Formats: sequence, C-alpha cells, structure tokens
Amino acid sequence: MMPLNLHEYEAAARERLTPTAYDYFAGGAGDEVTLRANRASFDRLALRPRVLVDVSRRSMKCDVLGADAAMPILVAPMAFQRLAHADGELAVARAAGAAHTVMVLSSLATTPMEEVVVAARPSRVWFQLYVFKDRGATRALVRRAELAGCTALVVTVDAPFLGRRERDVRNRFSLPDGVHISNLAGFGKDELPREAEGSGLAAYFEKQLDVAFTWKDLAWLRETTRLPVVVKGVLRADDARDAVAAGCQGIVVSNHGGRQLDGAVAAIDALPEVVAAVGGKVQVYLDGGIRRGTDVLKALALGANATLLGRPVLWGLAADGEDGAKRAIDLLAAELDLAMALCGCRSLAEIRRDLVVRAP
Ligand code: FNR
Ligand code: LAC
Repeated sequence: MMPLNLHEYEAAARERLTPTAYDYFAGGAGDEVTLRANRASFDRLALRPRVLVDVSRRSMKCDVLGADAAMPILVAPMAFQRLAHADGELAVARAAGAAHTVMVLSSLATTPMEEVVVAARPSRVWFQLYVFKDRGATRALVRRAELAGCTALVVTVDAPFLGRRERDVRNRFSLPDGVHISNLAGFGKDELPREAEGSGLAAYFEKQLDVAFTWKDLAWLRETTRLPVVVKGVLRADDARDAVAAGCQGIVVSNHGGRQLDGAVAAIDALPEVVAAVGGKVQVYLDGGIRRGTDVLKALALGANATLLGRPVLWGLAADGEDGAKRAIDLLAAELDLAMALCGCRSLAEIRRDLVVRAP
C-alpha cells in the first residue's frame, strides 16, 4: 500500500533499513525528550481558520535568498544518504529538483557535490558546512561548493561535539564498506573510525570538528566566501542578533532534530523570539518535527519564511528511492495547500500570526 502520509513512510522505511541505519536516522540524543518535544509543541498550537475567503486560486511560491522555491519546504541537510538507498543524495537531489525546491547538502554526504548539483536540475543546492579543525580543509570545501554551483552556505553551529545518541553508541555506528564521506576524501577524513568503543560518528566529530569556533570566526568565514551565509542551530534571541551582526543572511531555528542537546527547547517554541529579535533583517527558517502541512502553516504563521524537512525525506528515500523522496515532499506540499485553503490563505503572505493560538 502506498503511504498516505509521512508517518506511514517511516513505517515503510523501517521495514527496509537495517536496524543500525534506522536507529541512526530516527534517533535523538539522551532520553529523546527534545525529539518528542519538537512534535508535541506543534500539537499544542491550534489554528484559527478564517472563513469565506475566495480560495479558488492559491500559491505557495516562496523566495528563499533569491531562489524561487515552489513551496516553503526545503530539504534539510542530512548525512550519509546512501545508507538509506543506493542512489542516496542523487535521488534526493532529483526529488528536490523535480519539486522545485532547495536541497541543503550535508558536509557528510556520501556523493561528490558536483554530481549532486547536476542531479538537482533546476539546481537549488545549498551547502551545509561543518567547520573542521583543519581550516585548510574547511576553506577548500567552501571553495569547492562555490565552484560546484551551490548558491548558499549553511553553517551548522549546534554541533561542536556530537550529541550522545545512545542508539548509535549501542550499535557502534559506523559506515559500511563502499560508503564514504565523499567530499572529504582529499583530506583523509572520509571514513568513520570503526575501532571506536561507541559511535564512530561521535569519535569522528571529536577528532575533526573545531570546538573553538566562535562568532568572530564566523565573520571570517563570511569574508572568505561570496555565498550568502545561513546559520543553522540558533534557539535564542541574543544568538540571532549576533548572527545578524556577523553578516549572516539567514537563520535556521533548529535543535538538530533533537539529536544534539537533549532538553533543548522545541524548535517551534524558540521561533517567536528569534523572529522578533531579527525584525525582518534576515530570513528565518525552522526545522524539527515538521510532519504535516499544518505544521508548516503554523511555523509560517509564527514568522518563519520557510521550513526544512528532515527525516521524512529519508523515509521516502529508503522506501522508494527518488520517487519516494519526491512523494514525501509532494504529500507535505499538498497538505499545506489544503491547510492554506481551509484557513483562508491564498498566499504565504496571508499566513499571519493571528492564525495560531496556544491550545488551552
Ligand atoms: C541530520 N541533521 C543534520 N544537520 C546538519 O546540519 N548536518 C548534517 O549532516 C545533518 N545530518 C543529519 C542526519 C540525520 C539522519 C538527521 C535525521 C538529521 C539535522 C537536520 O538537518 C535537521 O535539523 C533535522 O533533521 C530536522 O528535524 P526533523 O525534520 O528530522 O524532525
Ligand atoms: C547528525 C549529524 C551528522 O545529526 O549532523 O547525524
């Protein structure tokens, strides 16, 4: 049976994945409190639909840093997509391209970025950057992303160390033969250690990532590239103001899908203070727990310019390759379209704050 919604895609994917891969994709840090909170907080928000609006014509077109996306749903950066399907990032890129939306490509992709950019035609690929201790490698990665045709840099700032994901510790998570961190091959950083006691990914982060990176360094990074810089992983107003001051052009309000600091505030609950703090100076995006079209609508009502979709894209990919990833995106977009119609919204601009109230 064809999955009817994103939850059913997860069930379909689970049947196809090894338990280790499923756990890596699905899991969160610690007790997974934040993972659950991302969902629960959406459910606590209620909609106040407006009626008797002529909704015969609707558009969800969305301008994200100059990329004309067909929908306010971008694909979140996610590592190791070839663990989900042999076509990995290429399938996701084709799905995002066919859906006319942006794919954010992880630094820890398992496919060379040039191939991904080509597969994503019409290409709207943003490159997600992890900052390595090795500044030369970091700079080379940025340069390569520019040359490959990526159109923005998404710097993830919530992961100096990897959160402790106990499922991965238990499974001693690492990459199977033939799956590599493709874009770091030239720097001898393309493998996860297998001799690690726990998570090979946690050991990799500890060895490779720059834990001393600060706002000052971010300003440096911004000057080394002509690409717009988006900071991913902000949950507070003061950090949002620092991001603006550092010259960033976008902020992703995110707790990394509950995979980093367990107990961190739900992403949707952190959104209003970030939106208020930046006062429209830069774009604000949100990810974490988006599973229904109404979640997207709630995020936009609370001031997000767009949302990023994480795990469900991997569930679609695992279940049915490019077609599954595309259908997962399409299902969510169709749900958003319906939610807009039922709320009396004909465009994203009409999705305003007064549509949402905290449920009693
Ligand atoms: C991620 N995420 C992530 N973020 C990032 O900046 N770089 C990365 O390489 C990854 N890798 C990654 C792998 C997997 C398997 C998952 C599930 C997530 C976090 C991701 O971009 C996003 O913030 C969350 O996944 C959003 O939450 P949902 O939609 O999965 O609930
Ligand atoms: C993760 C890292 C790679 O969440 O961002 O698994």
